[in-house]
Amino acid sequence: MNTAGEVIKCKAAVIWEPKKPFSIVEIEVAPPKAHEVRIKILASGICRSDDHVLSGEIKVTFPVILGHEAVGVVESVGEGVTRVKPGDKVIPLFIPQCEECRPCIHPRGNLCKFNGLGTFAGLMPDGTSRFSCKGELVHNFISTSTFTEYTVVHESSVAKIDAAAPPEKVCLIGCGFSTGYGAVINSAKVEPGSTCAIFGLGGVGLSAVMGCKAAGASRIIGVNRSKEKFPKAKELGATECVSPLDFEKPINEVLFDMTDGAGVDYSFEAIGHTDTMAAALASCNRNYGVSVMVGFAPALSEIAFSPALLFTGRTWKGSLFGGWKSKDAVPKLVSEFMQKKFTLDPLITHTMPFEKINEGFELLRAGKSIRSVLIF
Ligand code: CND
Ligand code: ZN
Repeated sequence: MNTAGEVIKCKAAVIWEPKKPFSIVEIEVAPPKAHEVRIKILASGICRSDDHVLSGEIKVTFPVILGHEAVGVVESVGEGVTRVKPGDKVIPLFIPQCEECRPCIHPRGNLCKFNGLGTFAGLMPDGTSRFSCKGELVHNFISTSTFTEYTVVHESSVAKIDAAAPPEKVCLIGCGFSTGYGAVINSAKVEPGSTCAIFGLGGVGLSAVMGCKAAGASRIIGVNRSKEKFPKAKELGATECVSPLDFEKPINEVLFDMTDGAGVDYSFEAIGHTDTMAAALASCNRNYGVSVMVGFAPALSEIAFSPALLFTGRTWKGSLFGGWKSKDAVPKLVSEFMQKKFTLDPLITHTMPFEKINEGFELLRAGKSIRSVLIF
């Protein structure tokens, strides 16, 4: 059935207020306007960032449709869209790439000015929404919204991928894998022989472990509170794993002890807590150590730290979507996956029908899953 130009009625998981479960309801999805693309979602992973909205740590405007790690098929396109056409397999991009703004043009930039991360306004670039439920406007989430059978994104927020790529796997390239792996390869530029520590061994942290291994790091130390993630971290390349709960002294001192007083060359925080961000910084070498903040800290949180931590030469930086220029990198990462240059299977612990979305989030909160993938 050709639905181009029509309003589509479909199922979506809507959040009406924080700390409440998803309700699967019928929504209306308006046709794409100029330079927009309507996508039928095939598979969507569950990332901790979505849960940060539910917990109230990321502040957005409600009601909202979350989800930002997905694969879909283009259903129709608005006027002027040239890069994708109906039937193309695509990954929505939570950081767009308009190719014209300063960060898009800058060789080291990737935070396109059309990103929705600063304001979380949840609207299309023209200030309106394509989603509604019983006449009420429903917001989008960071230019994507993938916990719905159909979504609409701006053409700068979509990348065409290999038609043969398995949606239930390569959806992780839309966030978790690319974020962790790229933090190591692009943002830190880890060299062979380095010693690295990764704080947080969820989907993002384990992808950073994979990045460290690919970069030739000789020691890869996983730091996670619960030990359940240690076997998987070791399978993916961690040489040692430690839990802060096993020590009386702060974990940064433990890491200094483990490295003969040198500290690690590179540390990565993939949890989203200010105390672990500060601990990750303090864990790296006083002089040439580099610490990369990957986790999302709660809205309005602040970190107090001694200037001496940086004065001696350390570098502290953040990394969004692994520093990749999204539209350029995503198709290439999918091709590399298809060429078996890396695997995603160990990160996917659960797949389930979209309707079981609340169960998927329960597994994440209980620390039982790495990535759950919802199938539509
Ligand atoms: P997930 O919850 O799966 O992993 C976090 C891990 O940290 C779990 O294994 C926990 O057991 C562990 N943990 C929790 N508290 C502590 C602690 N105090 N000390 C040690 N370990 C602890 O999350 P995820 O991997 O999906 O995401 C990780 C973070 O990355 C999260 O904050 C998410 O919002 C963020 C993120 C950032 C970006 C980006 O572009 N920078 C993109 N996606 C997600
Ligand atoms: Zn994410």
